[in-house]
Amino acid sequence: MTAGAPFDPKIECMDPEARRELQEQRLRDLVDRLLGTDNFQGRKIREAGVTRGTDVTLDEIHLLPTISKQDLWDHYPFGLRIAPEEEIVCVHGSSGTGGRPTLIPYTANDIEIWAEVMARALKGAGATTKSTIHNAYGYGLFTGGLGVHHGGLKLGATVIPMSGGMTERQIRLIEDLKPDILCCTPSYALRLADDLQRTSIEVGIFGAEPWTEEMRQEIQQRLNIRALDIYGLSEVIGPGVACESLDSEGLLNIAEDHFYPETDQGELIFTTLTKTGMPLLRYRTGDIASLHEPAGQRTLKRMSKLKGRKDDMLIIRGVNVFPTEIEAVVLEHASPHYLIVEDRRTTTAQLHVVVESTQDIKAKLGQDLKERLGITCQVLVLEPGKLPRTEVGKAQRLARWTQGQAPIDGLT
Ligand code: DLL
Repeated sequence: MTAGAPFDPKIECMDPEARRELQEQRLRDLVDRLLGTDNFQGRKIREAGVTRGTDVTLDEIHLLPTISKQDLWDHYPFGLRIAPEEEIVCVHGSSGTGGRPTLIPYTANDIEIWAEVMARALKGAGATTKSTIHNAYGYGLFTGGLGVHHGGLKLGATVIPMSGGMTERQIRLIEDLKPDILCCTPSYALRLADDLQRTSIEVGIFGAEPWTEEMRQEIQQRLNIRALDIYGLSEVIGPGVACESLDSEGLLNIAEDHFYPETDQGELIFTTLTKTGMPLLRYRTGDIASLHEPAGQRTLKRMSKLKGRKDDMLIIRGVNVFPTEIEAVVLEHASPHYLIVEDRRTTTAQLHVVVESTQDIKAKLGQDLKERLGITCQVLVLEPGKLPRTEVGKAQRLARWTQGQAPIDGLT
């Protein structure tokens, strides 16, 4: 069997025409299900003139209304649920930007879909029934831990449910249990690399936060593994919406039989074709990426690594800057522990880039940043170990400074 083979070849390698028919049928069924409620989404599509599922086609999906995070907040906690309460088996979500939680109710059907797409992700990364998966994504409301867990069980591998934090204990178990697969955030993989030498780990499945190709190289070298990207969001299902496989050439295979993708000015939009708890029609993710045609054994559309988030884009003196562009330059000079500070204490915004190095890289890094971004950044070089590390949850790489004390000592 080829490494990174499909988990479900019938679906993952399906004839694209046949898949499109399946998607359209599922879309129509979803529209009927939404119209069958007096829920916000049902009302919106009725207002758009849709009276039944057969009124809509995939070709014209872009004419249907979209739904956003704001709508989820407006109907917090479960106003967008369409399944009866007794069919809900669990709730996940994220604390989200701005501290407002988003909660997603799942039915048993939704958990089954999630397990399946995660089993595809794991198998595509080379995991087998003999694999041991060290799962250091957080268990809880956050979807990372339990998403990998469900997928690992579905695949029939052995899951070590470590969750995040307690790094010493993680290192110990990696040495003792010899996992071949590591699942965690890319920043935590680097934290582990600080204390791990050669290990049994062959492949890492990293996501939940932005990371660049440069970061991938760094992780691959330091841990001597293949590092694959996995993407997802709780609103849509959790991890497993799209994931790289060993052979997907740096692009992420989208589970498009369940999550129909579109882009609008670079922003990813997903329709959950099969979910029953809280399905979403044309959910605006805020994430920026591009869609690509299939290649290789799978016939699924693919997406690029995330380029950033719509709300992450910094506008500094009229220039648009994505934090991932800064990361790419930083990694050419310094370690991946860095902090970007958006300084808005005065009307002329400034960017500070704080890095760790033992060398005098200030001038060269400043010059390269200027070349790549087109703006001057203030560079602060600290001794290694001075920037805070993230042990649990997502790395915080961007701080806003509007008044008072600097977010990190040494900035002026
Ligand atoms: O982060 C789900 C997940 C868990 C994905 C584990 C991958 C691995 P949320 O907490 O709802 O869900 O956050 C979703 O995180 O809209 C993106 O902005 C960001 N994100 C997720 N995966 C990636 C990735 C999970 N591979 C939000 N690269 C999404 C960059 C990512 N950003």
